[in-house]
Amino acid sequence: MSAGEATHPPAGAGAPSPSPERLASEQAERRVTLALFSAIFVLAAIGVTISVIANSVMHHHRAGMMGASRAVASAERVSLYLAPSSKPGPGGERYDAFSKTNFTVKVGQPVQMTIDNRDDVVHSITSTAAGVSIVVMPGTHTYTLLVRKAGRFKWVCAYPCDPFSMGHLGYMQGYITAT
Ligand SMILES: [Cu+2]
Repeated sequence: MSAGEATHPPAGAGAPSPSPERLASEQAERRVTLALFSAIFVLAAIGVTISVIANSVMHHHRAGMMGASRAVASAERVSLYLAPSSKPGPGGERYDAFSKTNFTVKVGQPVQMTIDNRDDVVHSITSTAAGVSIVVMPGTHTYTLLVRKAGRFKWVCAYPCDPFSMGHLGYMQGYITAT
């Protein structure tokens, strides 16, 4: 605007009727004004477009993250522990055992298994037929139990430990049923 005004003659200095110079300067001012409004309009349109795109990107991003967290939340979970001399045998003596030895899973659907191994040695949940080999380290860790075919599969602890427990269901043996 100031560029247009700069070409204006000082107020009161012009002749009573508009001179050709003054008309030309007013035309120039209108052109500048029009150009400025056009520029503002284009910038505003770009701004709206960017904000619409940003909004839709954010929405997709949020929806994706929510979808992912829903998937994690809906995953099956099981918690158990393994402790030495924790389960009585037929003679009243206590033997090493998992607190849970029978598991039911859906074929192809992973189960998050959190096992607190209170022993100071490694044990395992091993079933060659089921394709399962979970090495249970001392401490609390989360493992994935995944069976890819239907069936009832016996598992054993593959690491030499309590001899009674290694040979008995409910101690260091159990079943995984996949449906
Ligand atoms: Cu064992």
